[in-house]
Amino acid sequence: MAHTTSRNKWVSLFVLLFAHLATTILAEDGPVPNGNFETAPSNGFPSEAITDGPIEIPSWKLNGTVELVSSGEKQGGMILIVPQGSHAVRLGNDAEISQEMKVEKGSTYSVTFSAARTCAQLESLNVSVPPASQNIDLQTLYNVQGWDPYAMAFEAEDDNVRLVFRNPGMEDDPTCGPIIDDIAIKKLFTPDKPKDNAVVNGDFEEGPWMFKNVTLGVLLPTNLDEETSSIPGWMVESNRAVRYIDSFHYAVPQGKRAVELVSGKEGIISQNVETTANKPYSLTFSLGHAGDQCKQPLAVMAFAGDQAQVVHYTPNSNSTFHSANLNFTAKAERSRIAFYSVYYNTRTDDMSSLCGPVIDDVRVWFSGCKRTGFGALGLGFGIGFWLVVLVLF
Ligand SMILES: [Ca+2]
Repeated sequence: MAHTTSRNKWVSLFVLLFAHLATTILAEDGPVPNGNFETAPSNGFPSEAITDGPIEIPSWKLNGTVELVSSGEKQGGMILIVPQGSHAVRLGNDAEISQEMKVEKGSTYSVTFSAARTCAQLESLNVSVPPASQNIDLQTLYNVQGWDPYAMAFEAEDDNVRLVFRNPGMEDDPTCGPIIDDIAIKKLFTPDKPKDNAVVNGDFEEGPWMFKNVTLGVLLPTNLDEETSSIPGWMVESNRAVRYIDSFHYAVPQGKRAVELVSGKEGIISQNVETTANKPYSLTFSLGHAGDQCKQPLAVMAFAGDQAQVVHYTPNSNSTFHSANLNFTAKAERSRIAFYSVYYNTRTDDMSSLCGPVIDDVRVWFSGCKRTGFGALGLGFGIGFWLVVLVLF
């Protein structure tokens, strides 16, 4: 027994050493140091501390009225929301927390974090990695639990950057202000464009960090810059967010990730794909149900070039999705494809969490050359090969 204990000690020491090296060398994909605010300050968590000392949060630099809140803590008769674990941080008027991190200059990163609003006011949160900065609107409640994970992307302009969360609000009640938790970072890469598909990241497999134990997906707010997007290649060109979902908690048509259009006509996802003018193309995609008790009917408005079409999701007992297509003739070197949900759907179990149709496996291909012809040719080769095999053996 003693032997095992001493070995465990060495293992923990090594784990600690490597964790330390990892954080000082380069930000790794995953939670940032004390990104869940569960590391106790030297004088203990405020809820357990006897004296009211100045607040300190390990790994973070604070400015203004920053509080560590504990789950179960009440304020004005309302229980404060702590997204995960026992602790989270709340930012008062104009308050901020920040952390320095080492990244790779020129690379694009996505920051995932959970946020909740505390008062029913116009709350927002500013997330920045100077000079990149984005205001995240927390006004819309996307789900009944009162908090949601969000993601924003930035391009590192230096090897050393500062990640800042600031409450830009100036509320009458200084104790109002967003609660933040579960902060993680992920270096993004842009997948190669497949030969027969003009859509980049059309299967949505590359995207922001997702916590395995978080069941709410990740909201992708407005992002008009296709160069720095949490889902490379795509833009969210609307006021409201779309939800990035994973196959651990949702029905996903293809692979492990997809997008659920949760904001009706106000949640638009788009991409400008490379085309050749005056050539015929076909847009195909999977349209599905996320398996999240979303009330049907579900339908998307699909755009491709100058074409637009409503596609209804047809429930089928064998599958959670089906494919759809839309033909168009390109008018230029770039053609816009876009999707939004035709309806404003909510879940049947709580009647208020937002949900909607799922899209995945988006392809745009040149339909002038007979694709089916190639398919038949391939099939012919296949049959020929097996005939040879049969004859030989
Ligand atoms: Ca996928």
